This record gives sequence, C-alpha cells and structure tokens, in this order.
Amino acid sequence: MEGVRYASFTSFATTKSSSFSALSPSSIIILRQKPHKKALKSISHRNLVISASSASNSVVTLLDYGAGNVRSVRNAIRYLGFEIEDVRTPKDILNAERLIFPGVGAFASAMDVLTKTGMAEALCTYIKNDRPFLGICLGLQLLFESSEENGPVNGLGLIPSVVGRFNSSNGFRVPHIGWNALQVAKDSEILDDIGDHHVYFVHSYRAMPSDDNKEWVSSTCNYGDDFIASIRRGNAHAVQFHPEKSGDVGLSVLRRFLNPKSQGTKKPTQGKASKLAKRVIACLDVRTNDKGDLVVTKGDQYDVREHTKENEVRNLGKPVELAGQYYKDGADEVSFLNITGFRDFPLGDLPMLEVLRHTSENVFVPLTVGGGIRDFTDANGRHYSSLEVASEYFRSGADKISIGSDAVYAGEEYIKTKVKTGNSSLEQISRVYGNQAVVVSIDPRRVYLKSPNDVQFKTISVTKPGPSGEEYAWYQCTVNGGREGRPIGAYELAKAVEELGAGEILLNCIDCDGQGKGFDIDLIKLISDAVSIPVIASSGAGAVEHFSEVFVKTNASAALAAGIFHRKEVPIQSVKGHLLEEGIEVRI
Ligand code: 1PR
Repeated sequence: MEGVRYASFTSFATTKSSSFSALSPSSIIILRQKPHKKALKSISHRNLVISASSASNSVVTLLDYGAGNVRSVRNAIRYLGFEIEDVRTPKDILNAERLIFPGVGAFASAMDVLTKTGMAEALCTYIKNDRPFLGICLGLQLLFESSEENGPVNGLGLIPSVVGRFNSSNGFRVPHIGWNALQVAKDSEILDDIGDHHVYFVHSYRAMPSDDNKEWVSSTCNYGDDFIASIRRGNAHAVQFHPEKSGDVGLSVLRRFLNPKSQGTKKPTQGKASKLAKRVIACLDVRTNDKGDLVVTKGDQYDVREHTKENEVRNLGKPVELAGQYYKDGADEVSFLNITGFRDFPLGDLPMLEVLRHTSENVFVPLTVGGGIRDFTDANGRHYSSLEVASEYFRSGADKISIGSDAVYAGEEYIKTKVKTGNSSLEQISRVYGNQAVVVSIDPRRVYLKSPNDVQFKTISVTKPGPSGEEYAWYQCTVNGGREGRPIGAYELAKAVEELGAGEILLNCIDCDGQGKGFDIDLIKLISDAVSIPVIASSGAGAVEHFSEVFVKTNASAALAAGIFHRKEVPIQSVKGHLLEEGIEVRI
C-alpha cells in the first residue's frame, strides 16, 4: 500500500487497539510536513553484531512502523499458527529469527521513520547478514536505491534501480489493482506453489528489472511493462504483491517463508494465468433489521423491505458467515456496504466493526467497507472526522473504504469551484491511506430525455429506448441510499472524484439493482471509458452471461453481484467457469 502521509513516531510498533474507545484524535498523528524532496542521506551499512535469538521457532518478528493497516498480515501469520513479536528497537530486528516487513504508506514517510529510529541501518545489516527476511509491497520497494514517489527519495540502497510510477498513458489503469500472473524467473522457494495462479497486487509504483538487479529478481509481472514482482537473494525475499490477500496461494507463500521445510503441493508450472484477471466481487448490503440484528439484506431498486404486511427488512443471512462462504467459493473481493450508514453514525455501530474484525481473521482476499464515511458530530458535541471513521474501519480489517454520499457533495463542490480544498473525506483519506484504498460508490438513476440538450450533464444515446420512446438519457447521482437526487451526473462525478483522489469506482445503477436482467452496459461503458482508474460494474447480474457481456462490451475491471449469490442461484465458480470458457481471464 502506498500513499500514507502519516507515520506516527510514537505509535511505532505499538499494537493498535481495535476498540472504539481507543479512537481519539491523538491516536492519529499526522506528519504534515512535506515529504522529502531532497535525497535522504545515504545509510551506512556497517555490520552490527547479531546476538543469538532466544525466540522460539513459532515466533515471527513483525516490523510495523505504525503507518497503516497491517492487520491482514497479522491475521494471516496467526492463521498459519505463528506468534507475533513486534519490533520496538533496532535490536529487535537484529535478534529476529525471521522478520516480516509489510511496508505500508508512502515511501518518503516510511524512510523517514526507518532512518530516525535506526531501523534502516538495522534492516540493512540484517539482510546483508542473510537472515530470513520477507518484505511486502512497500517492504520490497524500500530495498531499492530510490523512489520517484513524492521524490526522488533515497531508499535502503540494497538493490540497484529506481522505483517509478506506472505509466497510465498506454491505457493501463493506475493504481494496478487486482489479480495478476507472475513469470517466475528463478527458484525462489517461497513461490513454489504459485505456478498457474494469480496473486493480488495493489500499487501505483513499481521497480523495473535491469541488468544491474537481475541477480535479485525472482519473478516479474506484466502490467503494461514488465516490473519486479518478487526478489530473492539467499534468505532475503520480498514481494510486490500481497500474499496475505492472495487467498490460499498467498498463504502458501507465507507458509513457505515461515517454515521453509514445509512441503508445497507442486513446483512451478507454465500456468493459465497470463495477465490481470477480471475480478468477481461478492457484495453484502448490511443493516440492522427491526429486531436489532445486523443482517445481510438485498434490495429491489434499493427497496430492502419485504412487500408483506409486516414490511420487514429482507434477511438473507449473517454477514461474517456469508463473507467466509464467498471467500471459500472463490470471490476475488468481498464488499460490505453499511446501507443505513448515512443516518447512523458508523462508529456507533460496533457490530459492524466486529463483523469486519471477525471476517478479516479468516478471509484472505481484499475487504472493502462503505457506508456513513463522513465528518460527524455526536450528541455530546464530539466531532469525528471522516478520516477517523475510515481509520477505524481500516484498523478493524478493511483494505479499502468506499464513500457514497459524501463523495457526491465533494464532487459537486469541486465542479462548482474548481478548487481542491483537501478537506473532503475523499481527499483526506486518499492523502493518508493512498488512493488505492479509496473507492467511490456511485448510485445513479437513469433519467430518459427526448433531446440530449435537455440537461447540462453528459447524455448518452440509449441502446433501449425509454418508456415514451426517448432515445437519450443521463444518469443522475443520488445520496442517502438513493433517496435524494442531486444536480450532478455520474459521468461528471466519476471524473471529479478521480481528480480528487479516488482509486476506484463502484458503479451501481438503481434501475438495475436486484432486477437480474443484466448490468447497465450503456452506463458502465460511459464511465469506464471516461476515467483511468478501475471501474467495478454493479447492479443487475442475473446469469453468468451478464458477466461476460459486461467484460466484453465495456472496460470494467471487475463485476460485483449480490442477489444471485445470496439466493444461491448462481455460484461464484459457475461465473468464473463461464468467463474462462469465453476466453476472459479470471483467478481460479
Ligand atoms: O452514502 O457513504 O453512506 O454509502 C452508502 C452505501 O450503501 C453506498 O455504497 C450505497 O450504494 C449503499 N446503499 C445505500 N442504500 C442501499 C440500498 O440498497 N437501499 N445499497 C445501498 C446499494 C447496491 C449494490 C448492490 C448491487 C448488486 N447496494 O452494491 O449490491 O446493486 O445487487 P444485485 O446483484 O442484486 O443487482 P454512504
């Protein structure tokens, strides 16, 4: 994960409390100074003495410098039966039996913390002494000479090359989010089970292979260009992808690092995985029902109540159980949308945070959570910023947060003023956690028009005419779960939120929601052609053919469905099987 602009020196290696009461303004310390523009002083690599470790064989030392969510890595390590010891001093690094460094945040702030704490020097010594090391994501990038991320900024300087940004001008969407294939270049041991499987990436910066660093490169990945997916030299390993979010195959990478003697299932084979896979996402709309239980519900055009005398909220199951089931069934991501978050304060909704915590203990694919992310003042006058709300979601296990209503207001304001204030929830959260962690959920409704000149918003010529034979439509954004239409179109909003820092768009359609008649291809094509960030097509899936249709006819990166999965009408594996038959690459 890149992009975090804060790194709490004082929170270094502290175990973050997950309780709501622990969330105080002081729990987030934001370094507001500008990231280093100048190169940092190079780090001397003098050898430090490594004392014999007293750690038991099941202990993993974790370098968490307090810059973001490493809960998923902790969960994965524990799931594999290992205990975690946090690094508190450079000596803890030198004494580690095995060290995992899940780099999060921005390159410059990470280097700043590592240098100030003496960890940078200890890390270099530890790796040079060939001690077991696994860097993840930024934990790989920091090993290189420097990065262009808000830089140039010097890195640890162990591997020749500069970390640069992906080039989006050749049609590849940045951030690079999703499941991609690897080309394994040499025996890396920890990648022995990967073979024909995809692994999960989420990043905007990457290091490129060259003659200077080829002795380090153990695998590459192609996304526009070939970039370094993993390195290995002796006992030093690092991966650009997220093993803790790469399902079973990712867990096997971690297991092979933690226990090199563990037997894998197979040696690398020439695989089916060849490029970025289209993602299939299971979505759980969650709310409290009239009995006070948090349930998974599902609407018809956003109406989630049964049409019976009791008029109850439709109850389709328990959130943690269903999320776990979808993980086992092969969902590439799981999304929770707290659909009444717009009126309830989400941090007051402790059951939702509990759902996230429990889900993240057993679900090792990305988790997104949305609903109610905005500034809020409670009955006692205590103000909570949207950043605090998001931070609590991240601490509870979310990998991405999704903003709905508040992003509409931010988009409207930005279009009116052309000024990026930096104050909107979208800007604040993407500045701190990186834009790859921020999804904007758009809830548009189709409005048919006789003439494209009837509105000031982007219109389309519709494939199927409207009820009175209208040939045009615009897509009006709504807020508060579709209850209020706003003076902004989905096209205008998508472009505005991309500029404000969104990393991905979840594109719903109220007209299609729950109808099972297929995605709104006109809408999805309009938006996925307009932006260069990934677009998730949502609303209307009723059959496997709807998934292939949306991937063939539009530039959507992922397709999300709810009702057909909840009602067990179409299993996730049938969707994937069909997509494979149609020649569309998916993770298997
Ligand atoms: O505005 O920031 O509090 O976020 C609220 C979030 O809750 C938004 O993401 C909004 O989309 C969602 N939401 C609000 N009300 C509802 C509702 O249904 N009454 N759910 C709602 C939206 C839409 C989809 C759904 C797909 C697929 N759910 O995500 O899962 O349409 O369904 P299908 O496959 O059955 O057709 P904020």
